[in-house]
Amino acid sequence: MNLPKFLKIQIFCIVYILFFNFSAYSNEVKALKDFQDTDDKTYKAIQSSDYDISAINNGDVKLFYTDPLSFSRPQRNCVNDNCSSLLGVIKNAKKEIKFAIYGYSGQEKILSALKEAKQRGVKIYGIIDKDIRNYNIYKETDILLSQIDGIKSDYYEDLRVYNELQNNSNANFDIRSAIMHNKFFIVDKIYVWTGSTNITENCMSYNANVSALLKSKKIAQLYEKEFNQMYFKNKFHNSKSKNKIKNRNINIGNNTKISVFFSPQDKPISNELIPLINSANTYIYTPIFYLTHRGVIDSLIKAKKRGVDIKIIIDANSANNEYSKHELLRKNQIAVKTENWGGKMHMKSAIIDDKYIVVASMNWTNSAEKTNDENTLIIQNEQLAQNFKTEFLRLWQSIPEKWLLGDPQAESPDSINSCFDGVDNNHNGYYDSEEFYCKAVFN
Ligand SMILES: [Ca+2]
Ligand SMILES: [Ca+2]
Repeated sequence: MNLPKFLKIQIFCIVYILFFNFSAYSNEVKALKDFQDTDDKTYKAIQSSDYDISAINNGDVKLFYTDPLSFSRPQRNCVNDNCSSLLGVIKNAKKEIKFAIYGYSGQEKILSALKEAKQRGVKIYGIIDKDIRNYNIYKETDILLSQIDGIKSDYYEDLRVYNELQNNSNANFDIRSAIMHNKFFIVDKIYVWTGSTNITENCMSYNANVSALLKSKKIAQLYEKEFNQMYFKNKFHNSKSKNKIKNRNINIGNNTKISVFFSPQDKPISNELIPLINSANTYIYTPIFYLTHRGVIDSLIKAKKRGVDIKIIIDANSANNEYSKHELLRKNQIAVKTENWGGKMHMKSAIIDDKYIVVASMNWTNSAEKTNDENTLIIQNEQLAQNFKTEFLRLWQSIPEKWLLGDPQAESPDSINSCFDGVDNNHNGYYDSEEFYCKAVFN
């Protein structure tokens, strides 16, 4: 075709633009399709086989993780050993299950296993959190309450404290400030399953979490004392009495020592965590949801000054909270990465010197230390510490270097999958395409 040169160039440009626009569009469609396919494929690949509880011997401690990089949205099925280990102990229960959990959401397999246990004659006692309006944070907790009877909460205690404060003309009471924040199960007075994992689809499959499953009558006994005063005596928060434990370092066998602490009565941050940080020689690696406790911050800065290698992964939402103290750590040359996943960094842990690990429900905050019902394990076992270190460093590597200096917005293109995961990652009431920070992705 004999066209003028300028027209040829114009046609070429139009074709070029059309082609690339289409190709960009089809790449986007493909990416979205891959994203859905990946979930489907992963989903199909998951063996729903239960964790083999019979492989756990007396004195054993196993750690289970939820990997925030496995799925592009929360899964309601039981998709990893963190969930199936709990499912395993429930299915294996012969006489009794006692659990204290923050709430329940989207874990039908766990719920069915509890119902089946009840049907075969296992006694079930449960505790959940309620605020002074008698609400639980997860709306599906009502499903648990309607299907398993005899579940109690801290509602009456919270109301009592609230009324007391009102009478003292002290209206400064946050309705959500006293929480029953445990996530533990005691089965047949010998197994304890505990840690940072809530019984929700987010915590079980999407948020970084760690749980410990241990087989020890001594440890189970300590948890049971704590459970019983909440369940049978209706004592929660600051009305609980201190469990007198003579020997805090319980040798449970297999080269493992464990100490157990309950909040608020044991004050584990001041009495245990800070001294542990102060004793560190080589490294402190910390994956943490909330870190606002001033005493912990000071002890971390001191550790850094004496040459301890410190790495901290903090949750993006909590980093964007005005009370977060991570910038102060950064100013003191401590390496803090803010995670950029869709899920949260929900662990509340520390790995110290290939020697100690902390597995807990307790965030490093004042309310976790002073008000909430929480439990904390300090485990001494070299192998477990090394394994946890490997898991921590894998997560550390997954976060780009730039998030050593700034904080990704939890629901935005900064945080992988967060604009497509069906989760209100930054808790502002807006999901995915509705979310202001995700608008650029959808326009
Ligand atoms: Ca989202
Ligand atoms: Ca949102």
